[in-house]
Amino acid sequence: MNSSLQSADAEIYQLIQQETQRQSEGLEMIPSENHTSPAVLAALGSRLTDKYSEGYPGLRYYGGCEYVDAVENLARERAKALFGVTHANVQPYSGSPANHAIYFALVNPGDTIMGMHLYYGGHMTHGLKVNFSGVYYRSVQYQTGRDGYLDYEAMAELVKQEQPKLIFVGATAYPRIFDWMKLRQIADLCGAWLAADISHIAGLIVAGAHPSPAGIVDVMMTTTHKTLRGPRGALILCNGNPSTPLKKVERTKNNLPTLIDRAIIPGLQGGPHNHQTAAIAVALKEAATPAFKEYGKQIVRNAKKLAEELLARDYQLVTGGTDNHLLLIDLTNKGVSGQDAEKALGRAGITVNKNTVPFDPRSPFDPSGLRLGTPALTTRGMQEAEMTRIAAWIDEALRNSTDEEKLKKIREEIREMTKRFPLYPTL
Ligand code: DSN
Repeated sequence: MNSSLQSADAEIYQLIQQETQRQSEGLEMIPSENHTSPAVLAALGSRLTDKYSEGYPGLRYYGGCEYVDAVENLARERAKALFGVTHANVQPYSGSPANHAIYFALVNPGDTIMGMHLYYGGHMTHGLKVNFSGVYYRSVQYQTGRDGYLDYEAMAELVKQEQPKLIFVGATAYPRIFDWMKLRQIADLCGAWLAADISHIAGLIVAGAHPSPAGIVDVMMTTTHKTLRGPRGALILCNGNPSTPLKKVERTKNNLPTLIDRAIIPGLQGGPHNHQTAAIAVALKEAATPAFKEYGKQIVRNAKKLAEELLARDYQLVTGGTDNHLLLIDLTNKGVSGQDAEKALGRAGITVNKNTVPFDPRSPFDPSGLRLGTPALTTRGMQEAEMTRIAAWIDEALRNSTDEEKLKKIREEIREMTKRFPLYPTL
């Protein structure tokens, strides 16, 4: 840690040290979290944060942009190559603004949009009634069946009935593969735009551990800080041809690059966060390596091993297992609520989050489920053997969720084990 921060602001320095230690001595199992590389952190903490550069490379409203132009161009080229598209916007501040921009680009206020309900594994920005996407648009929500799998047939019926203009697909708590071709056919039932929010699975897609929607959906977006292992930020990816500046464009597939770029600025955002763009570029370079492909595959192997171990201990997993980086446990048969489980595991040094399960009879503030994932643990180099130990610790902690001594003992054991696994091992 930079010693100038230590002398300039000892309080913030201390808090950063404490957070680093917390991450280091515990097990981060929130499936949307990860540990970034020192190179990503270096770019994020650079002088690029000082620079204003509203606009796009070569077309800025400010002088002095020659280097940030080059940074943004590198990020764009790397994103296009990695995801197999012809256009990438690397400026969204994060996932929610990126999704906001997609709505802004493709539909008008009051139009019908569809997305998976948050309580069934979707995201707030996919049409939740209290989110902008459910307030400014007429939102219709689809969901999973009783088995926890996305119910494609019911979704198709809903699409025929409601005729949405835009369908969002993607999830924050869905442990299975998306069938992009089937989703394309469903969107085509009413000529809707199809947007894939691949935020959770982008790293798996890059690694070949989940099918890619590239070339099937109209627009893809992803945050950059989840399985992709970059800084906080987002990308919007599509195909088409950019139009000349200031020319008015219709909402056609060919015009997607222009529609998306104009939705980001001037539609929604101001100056891009150039330090963030540089860190995204670094992460995309890392993600293009064979080591990252192996990382993505190991995330899934670890999640499957964890699922197997928990199933052997009579834990009920939504859909009965996982194909990706996360598991959703329905704790009903264990006599502990999601909230109490999250707290007990937290005291034992395992960070997870409570989550609703499909058809949850409980409140989202204290739901029946727990969501946990393996991306951050896998970054640290943990493999199947560690998953077996972790499943045993989870079980022990949940069976003794009010026994402070037992939880403390688990915490000590975890602290000991993590000494062999630095947050980001440099090979
Ligand atoms: N907050 C993210 C997650 O945890 O999945 C979604 O935006």
